[in-house]
Amino acid sequence: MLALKRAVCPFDCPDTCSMLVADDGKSCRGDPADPYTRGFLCTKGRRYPELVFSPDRLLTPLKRVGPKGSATFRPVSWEEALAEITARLEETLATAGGEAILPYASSGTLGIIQGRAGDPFFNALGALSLADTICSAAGEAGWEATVGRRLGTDPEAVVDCDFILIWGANPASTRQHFIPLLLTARRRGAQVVLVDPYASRTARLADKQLFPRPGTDTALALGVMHVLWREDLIDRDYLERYTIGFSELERHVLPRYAPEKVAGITDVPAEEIVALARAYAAARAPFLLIGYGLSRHRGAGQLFRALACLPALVGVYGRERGGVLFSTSQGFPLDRSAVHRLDLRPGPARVINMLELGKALSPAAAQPVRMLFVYNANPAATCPDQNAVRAGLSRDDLFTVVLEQFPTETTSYADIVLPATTAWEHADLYSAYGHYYLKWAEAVLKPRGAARSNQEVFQELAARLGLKDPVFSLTTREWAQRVVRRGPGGLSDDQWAALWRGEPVRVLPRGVNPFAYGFPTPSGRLEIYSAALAAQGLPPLPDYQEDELSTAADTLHLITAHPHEFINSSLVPPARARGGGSRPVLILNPADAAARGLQAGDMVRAKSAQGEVTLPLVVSAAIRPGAAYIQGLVDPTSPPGWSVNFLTSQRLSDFGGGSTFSDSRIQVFSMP
Ligand SMILES: Nc1nc2c(c(=O)[nH]1)N[C@H]1C(S)=C(S)[C@@H](COP(=O)(O)OP(=O)(O)OC[C@H]3O[C@@H](n4cnc5c(=O)[nH]c(N)nc54)[C@H](O)[C@@H]3O)O[C@H]1N2
Ligand SMILES: Nc1nc2c(c(=O)[nH]1)N[C@H]1C(S)=C(S)[C@@H](COP(=O)(O)OP(=O)(O)OC[C@H]3O[C@@H](n4cnc5c(=O)[nH]c(N)nc54)[C@H](O)[C@@H]3O)O[C@H]1N2
Ligand code: SF4
Ligand SMILES: [Mo]
Repeated sequence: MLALKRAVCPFDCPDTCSMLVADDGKSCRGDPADPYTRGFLCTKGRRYPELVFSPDRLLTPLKRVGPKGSATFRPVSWEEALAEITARLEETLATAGGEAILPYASSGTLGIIQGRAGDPFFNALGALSLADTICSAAGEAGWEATVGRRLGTDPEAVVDCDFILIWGANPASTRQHFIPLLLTARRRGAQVVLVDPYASRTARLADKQLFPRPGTDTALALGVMHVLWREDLIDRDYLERYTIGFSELERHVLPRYAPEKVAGITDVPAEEIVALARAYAAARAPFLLIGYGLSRHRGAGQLFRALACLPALVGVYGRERGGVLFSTSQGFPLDRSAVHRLDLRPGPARVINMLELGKALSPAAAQPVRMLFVYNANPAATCPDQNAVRAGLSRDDLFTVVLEQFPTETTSYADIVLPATTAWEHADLYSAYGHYYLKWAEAVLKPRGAARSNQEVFQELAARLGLKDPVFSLTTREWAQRVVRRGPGGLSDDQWAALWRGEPVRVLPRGVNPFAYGFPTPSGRLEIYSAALAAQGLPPLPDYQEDELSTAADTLHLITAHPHEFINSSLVPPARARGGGSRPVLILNPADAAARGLQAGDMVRAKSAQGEVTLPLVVSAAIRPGAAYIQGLVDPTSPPGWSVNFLTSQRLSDFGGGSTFSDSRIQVFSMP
């Protein structure tokens, strides 16, 4: 490599790695100056040049010429494309108002500016507001109701921990920089326990795994807490000083979760529950890693409340070593209102839960959406209930614009496709959800073809619609500088200078426990009892509720998990261009395959109440009986079309408006 430029991996991944990119963009490596990612990129980040220079990149605007869904387009100029979009926006605003316009942005890039560059524009138009729920809204709501904000123990602290409990996460695929830290702890003697109905890649690093029935983890967590309480292993002094509601929990909830009873719910043997509780309590420095995958269940709000309470019972939050990590995403000194600019709205927003895109686009909707603007997202692959989503996208009276880097399941349905820049072709600011480093990256390459950044596209549209707020003429750096807080509670002058030089800036000093002085809740304590939830008519104490769907006969509980080689559906198009990657397979336990007369290697039909897909069968004891497991959302070996989300539903979680991606019931048949 000749000259190297600093960049940041933009993928939706907790690690947000610092990269060094060759002048010509044809190669990259990890930046050794990044204290967390330490010069290592996973294969997905290392393949970024392949994405940038892929022959499949969209390099010019396109206009639809065939039926929706057929992906038939002719190239048009930016002028023609933007003039048509402007005319449609003006007409829709005049005839149906802003609430007929739905912007849909998700997690194509984690960059803070490009990721939500359309917010000021759509807010100024009074458009519908999209609730960002697809990833982990239930988990976030449960965590926030208990701990206050999404802060977690610094992952670097795991090296000093002696017991690592990984609950519903697969860091060996999804959080790879956690692994060397975990291995260091293990070399120093730490024991690693995994709780997952499937033996993922992470299982190879665990000393022990518990395989609960999917969706029963709240009962399991309460069972562990029951043992801690019954055996007097709890830290009453800590509970008294730093939490509220333990007395209610020990009166009304814990007595109902004896391990023998919990074993009946979870199918985890009572002695394993007792052993886990004792090992957790005996550890000097236990670390609990909570996965995002766990959030995709009906009862996930309560589950994250229970998991957030567990460490409090033994006082881990107050210890110098040990900890708990779900997310660090709210641990950054950022003023996100400067990104979203809700102040530009002409009135209150009507909110659409993005998981209910199918309902929102239905012609039967009370207030039908007439214009859909998608960027940073591939909802025709990643949203639940694809039959509903694609029926909506196929409506002839819906005008859809998709701003994208690649042809995707979603662009197939667009009226206008606009070519977007990659992260190396635009500047952006990056926080993270798996560590505490804030990063700024300048563009390192000129945009390929006619690609434009999200910010440029919305600035151009704002100008055409006569929107005058200064945000519509800021450079990316000027905008980012309005978002990062400086001075007390924000960055020091030295940190500020380092950030804009492109150096990773640590926003939580090393060794500092974010919970040492209490919790950012209304009471300042960890809220085992949540008055805020009670006020909403929700159970104020963490508790398990049997899912009414869970008992149906001959059905299997489907878990859909994230692919090792891809990020959701990102990176799939360039992989297709070079011949694919791993195709999603259905994994069934040998007992469940035998009961259905199915053989490994068969093509099978999986069917839910929402829809069906066909895919190859793998038979393996890695998945527990009664459950079915599919890793990967789309098929990289075939043209855009197949999505696991034909099987999933628009049903929402107990609270927080979260997904139920891992909470479907399916039947499985052999192909005729
Ligand atoms: N390689 C790669 N990395 C990624 C991503 C990717 O697509 N690919 N996506 C990124 C994104 S957007 C996210 S949100 C995170 C997700 O990161 P993770 O949460 O680590 O990943 P998932 O695969 O969604 O789920 C993790 C595990 O949860 C388990 N699980 C599902 N249901 C249950 C249950 O009821 N109980 C228990 N105990 N376990 C359960 C699954 O079997 C799976 O092994 O990863 C990020 N990183
Ligand atoms: N069944 C099931 N479904 C799931 C999940 C699951 O576990 N199971 N996981 C869910 C989760 S956790 C998540 S986070 C979502 C993710 O769902 P999405 O947010 O839809 O994520 P991706 O599939 O990665 O698609 C992102 C798209 O953005 C494009 N893109 C990237 N960068 C840019 C940019 O700078 N500008 C523009 N305009 N476009 C860009 C990429 O090319 C890509 O096509 O999927 C959810 N869907
Ligand atoms: S995908 Fe995640 S681990 Fe891989 S290079 Fe990007 S940020 Fe790093
Ligand atoms: Mo996610």
